[in-house]
Amino acid sequence: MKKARILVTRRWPQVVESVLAERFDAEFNVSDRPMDQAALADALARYDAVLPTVSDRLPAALFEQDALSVRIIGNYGVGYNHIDIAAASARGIAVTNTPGVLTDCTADLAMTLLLQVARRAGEGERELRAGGWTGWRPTHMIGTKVTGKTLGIIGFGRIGKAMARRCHFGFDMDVVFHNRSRVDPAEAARHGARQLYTVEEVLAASDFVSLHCPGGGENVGLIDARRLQAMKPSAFLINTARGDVVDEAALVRALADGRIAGAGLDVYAAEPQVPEALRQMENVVLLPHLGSATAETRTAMGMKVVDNITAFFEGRDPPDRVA
Ligand code: 8YV
Repeated sequence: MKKARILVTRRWPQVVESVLAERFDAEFNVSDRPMDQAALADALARYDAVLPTVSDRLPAALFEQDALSVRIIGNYGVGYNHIDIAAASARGIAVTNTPGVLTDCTADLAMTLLLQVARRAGEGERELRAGGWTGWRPTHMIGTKVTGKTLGIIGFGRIGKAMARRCHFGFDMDVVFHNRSRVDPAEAARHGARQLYTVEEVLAASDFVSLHCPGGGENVGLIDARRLQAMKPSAFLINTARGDVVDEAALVRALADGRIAGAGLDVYAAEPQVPEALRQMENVVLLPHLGSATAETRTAMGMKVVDNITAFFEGRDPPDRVA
């Protein structure tokens, strides 16, 4: 049987690329640079499957061209707000993602940001590396205690729950959350958390707010100036979800005015651009979208895509179909 023609838009872990090359007529974007809209449009018209990442934008316009050959888009990642799912579905194109395998590592990274920003770890390391450490003193680089504080989670999916468990069972924190749908209180308690009705209630109660909802759609600008104002002035915002969930300009203003204490960010509205103002702030920890960046997780994500497109081309329903 003729092998399906697939395009992989970035370099993936070698072990996964080998499996793809064996099973499919696979082409890899060897330059490993983000593909522009013209190249992606061309790919949708030439391959049976395109395997994009968060660095590839697939808006409706790309699915509106006449001659589409693509039958499945196997997204390398759990978030898929960079793909216009409705437009893909309208053309009968399947879309899959990689849920489950990056839960722990993304929650670990949210925890890293939380600890780092509270304990001023980035700031301390910068000072030491720059040769500015003059020795121990009782008032040097005083941070915020994490243990026993209140964590507010926005979005109680897999990653939100994993974050709740880390904070409640590991750091004795009181964990509250907002979720669009009601979560059974017993299920919430299993993860060491309890649900509050509104986003505002969560923001007002929390010493740390960690975002774990999807990006795009109605979540764009969810954390805006008004909601930043609802946070305690001593509270920190952690974002490992999507940059567009936060109004970045409003966040810069809130930080500059001391309306919140700091932020730990792994995602940005227009990656890889990061507002210069944020880069200048000592009370902000900035990471370059590393949520899932471990060898184990990146390989597992790739193998999930392999499973999804293999199922599809064998005529079975892909296990992680989102459209
Ligand atoms: C991925 C992520 O690395 O899976 C996601 O949604 O945000 C990241 O952890 C990225 O999306 C790869 O495409």
